[in-house]
Amino acid sequence: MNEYSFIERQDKDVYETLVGEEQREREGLELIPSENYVSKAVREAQGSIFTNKYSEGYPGKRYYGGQEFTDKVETIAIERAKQLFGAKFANVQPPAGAPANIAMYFALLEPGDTVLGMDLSHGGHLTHGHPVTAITKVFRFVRYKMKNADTGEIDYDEMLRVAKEEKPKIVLAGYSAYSRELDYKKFVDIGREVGALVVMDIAHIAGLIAGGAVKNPFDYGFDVMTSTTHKTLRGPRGGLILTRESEELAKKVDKAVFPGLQGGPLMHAVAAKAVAFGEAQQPAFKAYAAQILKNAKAMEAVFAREGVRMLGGGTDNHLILADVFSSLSISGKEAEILLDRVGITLNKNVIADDTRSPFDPSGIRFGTPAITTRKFVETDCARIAELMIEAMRNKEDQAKLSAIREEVRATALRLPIPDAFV
Ligand code: DSN
Repeated sequence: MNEYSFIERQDKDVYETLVGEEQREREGLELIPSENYVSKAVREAQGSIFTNKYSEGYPGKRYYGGQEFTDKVETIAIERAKQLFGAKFANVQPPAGAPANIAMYFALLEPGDTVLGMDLSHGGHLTHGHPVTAITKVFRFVRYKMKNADTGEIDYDEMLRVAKEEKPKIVLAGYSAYSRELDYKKFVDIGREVGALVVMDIAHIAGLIAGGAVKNPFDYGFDVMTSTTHKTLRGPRGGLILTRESEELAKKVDKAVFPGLQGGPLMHAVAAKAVAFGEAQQPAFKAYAAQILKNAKAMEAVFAREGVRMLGGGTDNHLILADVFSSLSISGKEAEILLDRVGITLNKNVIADDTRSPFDPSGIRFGTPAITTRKFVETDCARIAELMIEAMRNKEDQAKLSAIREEVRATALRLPIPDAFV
């Protein structure tokens, strides 16, 4: 039966958008490093009957009756999240990464307190203190940067100097466009030296941590981690806050999420998180996480061979940030539009100290979580990298671009999006 048969009968307008998106995902390649394809099981839970239920509060402490099954499903999600990340406490209710970060700030800070986070143009995230966000009206944000954009090394000496001067209450690690592994011990040492809590936003690499492909910041003493659940972790769109050890901090987190910032949690999303966390506990997920890294390395090798500048000099994780403007004479925006036309979706991105505007920056950001879900291996990824560069080098050559589009479509059809991973 057609998956959308009820919508098809009831609402042709919406039905057509679903069919269109399904075809776009099936025939194109998703290289946006913050996106992925979830299993049908996760989608069933996300579209489930739990959407009918109000469940303000937490398991065993709700404000409404009828919570027998919501309590069970939220407890399953919490226990699985704790096991996956080695946390004593987990809050699975935030609906996305930004609300998880906002809740974390309200839990751990007083208005006016300072956070030391990574500069946006050096790979950080809007919610780590960009002036356009509302949280900067409540908290103060100061920044650290890379020492050298071509190695990706963070300037830890400068970070310590700023920390001593600004006395942050939180030293914040985490990024959305940074491709190297951080020195977690240095973060913790700096935080302890100035009496700050040490927090990481692991949204991008949560699946890599859960799958054991990269280090777990909790092993170095980080106090709290925030995350999304829909990137490398391959779950539904959602947020997550993990507390390593301190019950006092975990209670503050719970209070900040509810009643601090939200009412009824999205219990259908919580159920879908539980399913995704169950998938991430399977041995196959370890292999998936390891393959994401191998595939990124295969793309890195092609970009290096072709002389395209990569920020950080390459990658230790799932993503690559390439300076296409200086290397291939094409802007990030132009590259995004061009590659979309050949069926490769990625995003334009600022590079460190970009001289161009964020709306048409010098870089593109791409990664391997979604194509690895499609079972791409190193040779497939190397070929995609070659096609990307060929398209950018031949942006006016319509015949060449059509041939690339056909090869992309054929590759996508040869490696379809799986329905299940366990
Ligand atoms: N939008 C996410 C990303 O693409 O990295 C971060 O919020």
